[in-house]
Amino acid sequence: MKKIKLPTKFNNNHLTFFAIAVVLFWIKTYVAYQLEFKLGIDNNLQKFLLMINPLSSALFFFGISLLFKKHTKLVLIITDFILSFLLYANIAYYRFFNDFITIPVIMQTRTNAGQLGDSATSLMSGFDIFYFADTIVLIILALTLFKKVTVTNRKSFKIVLLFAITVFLFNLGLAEKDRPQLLSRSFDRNYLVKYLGAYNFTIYDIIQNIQSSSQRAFADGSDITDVENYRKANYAKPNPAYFGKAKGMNVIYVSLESFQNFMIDYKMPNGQPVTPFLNSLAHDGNTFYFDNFYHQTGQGKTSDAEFLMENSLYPMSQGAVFINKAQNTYQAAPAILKGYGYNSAVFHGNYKTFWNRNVMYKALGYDQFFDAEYYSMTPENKKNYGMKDKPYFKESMPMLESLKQPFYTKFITLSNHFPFEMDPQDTTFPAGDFGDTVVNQYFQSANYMDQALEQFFNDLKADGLYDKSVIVLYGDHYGLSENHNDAMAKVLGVDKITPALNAKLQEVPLFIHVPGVKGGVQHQYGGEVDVRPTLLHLMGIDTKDYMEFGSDLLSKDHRDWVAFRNGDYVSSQTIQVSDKCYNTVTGELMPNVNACKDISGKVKTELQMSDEVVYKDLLRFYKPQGYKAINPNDYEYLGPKGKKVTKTP
Ligand code: GP9
Ligand code: MN
Repeated sequence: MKKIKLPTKFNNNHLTFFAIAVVLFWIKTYVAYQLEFKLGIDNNLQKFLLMINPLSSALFFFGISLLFKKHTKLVLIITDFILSFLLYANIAYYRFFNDFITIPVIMQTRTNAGQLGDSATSLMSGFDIFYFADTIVLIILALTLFKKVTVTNRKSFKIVLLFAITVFLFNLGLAEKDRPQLLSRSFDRNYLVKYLGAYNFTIYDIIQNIQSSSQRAFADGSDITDVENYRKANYAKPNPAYFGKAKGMNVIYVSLESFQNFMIDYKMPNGQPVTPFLNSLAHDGNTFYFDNFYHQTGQGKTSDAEFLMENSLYPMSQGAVFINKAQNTYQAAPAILKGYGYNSAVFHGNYKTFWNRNVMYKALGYDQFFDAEYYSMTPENKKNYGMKDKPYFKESMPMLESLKQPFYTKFITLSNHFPFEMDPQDTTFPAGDFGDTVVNQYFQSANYMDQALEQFFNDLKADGLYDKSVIVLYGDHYGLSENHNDAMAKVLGVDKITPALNAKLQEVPLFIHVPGVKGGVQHQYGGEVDVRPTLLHLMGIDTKDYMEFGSDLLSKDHRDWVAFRNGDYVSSQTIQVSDKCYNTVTGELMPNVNACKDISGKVKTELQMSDEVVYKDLLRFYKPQGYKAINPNDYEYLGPKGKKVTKTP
């Protein structure tokens, strides 16, 4: 047979071999993205990013081979194989779990491999050889056409690396434009893969894990002593008037997305109230309504609020604890209540990887997680991050009713989420007229959420659960950031949003309804960290042995200050914002510069103590009396289809 002869310029150049490898790998990865993963591409920019993101990885990783003068091709082929293997491992894992592999997952192969093992073969198909086709082609080329090629100079490595970095920065820049704080907040693995690619995601994951485990590695059992002493000194004992009043009842938490307290009783210029249902709860006398209650979340937003409410610990000052510290030991409310015969579940109309919930909920001890896969995510039912509140609550009812009682459940609403845009058919409520689209729309989406809540309450009343359940509703965090303060000044009818007023705007409502217990409006100052002891005391569970930082809102010993995650605080007398001290009532600067010093010191200590626990994973050294530890590996959320393997969507 006649040998094919290429022009010498072509096959003498090691960069040609390199370019072929990059292009083949690029195409393959893109095909995998299209066929194997449901990444939820929403716009053209995301389409473009998905297309270019494998390029920077290929250039960078393959570029390393150019450092090896002698074995360039071999190193390149090995690199190609390793990356292909990583991609394929993700594909197989995704087919089963609808999620990407992370370092902790690899560490826990015992559990996961067990589940994957049964069906490993059914997850594969003959077509899958395609994911290694480029490696095979490269081997053939290296042995034939490019047999004689070697690297002639080192300059090519530098050029390729420079090119790889440029492409990566371009990619990252566009990704940040579409999704600000992508890396620092890192909401969702799906998002990271969509924006930065499967390979870069793995690198990101490795860095995160190294950071996290090094803090943990240097801690030991003695580190908990100071925290324990602090905790004992700050314990607020239960109020006998309320202790145990909700004993044995079901618990239903509802997270009210982005819902701020100023909306309660707020009337539009035409006199129309925005949230008539929540207003009625605030005034019905049978519900506790806390009107000086604050969110304490950081970058983890909704997930930080969940963390605060169920652990009575503070979230992290940067990043989301749900993502960075999901491997820690926790003694969360669902796990505590398990010891009292409770069964727990979360209902949320978004996919389970968002905020790493599917991993974190195991650490919190949630038995079940009804995520987007359980709901009809049709175009009419969906907006923004997921299910609209009305169909979400409707479809949740049969699932809730199917739970064994007593249950501890959490509902996370979504419709009232930034940018608060509604589909026209979902609202007749007039938008605001405050010169800011986001603010104007906020009234419409809040009104929609209010209607959805009323519908939910009616359904709970109709099926009898209302009389057997403690219902806790809370705003998770602010909805309108400081960027909207010009319009907010108009909304509130003031000249300007002062720093003190801005701090007051971090108020979110908290409602607790306990069947048979008189409630009423409560003015004590409190935050999300305080809810767990309040609830557990109502349920007749004394929290003195639990490592928590909140103080029971109904206790006579309840303190009157609330720490913000950034170290600022509010109290009934003073407010501290960025080292300045204001009078809570007048909003004016305090004449005495030291007026905030005392509480400020307490806030600092408390945040430090909580950070010790979270950053060093100290609860692994602590056992509350009578508490039976849970093992996150005992939990798995496999979706409505259970173990049945779903192949390519
Ligand atoms: C998404 C929902 C909203 O699942 O929790 O997240 P947020 O942006 O408010 O944290
Ligand atoms: Mn939220």
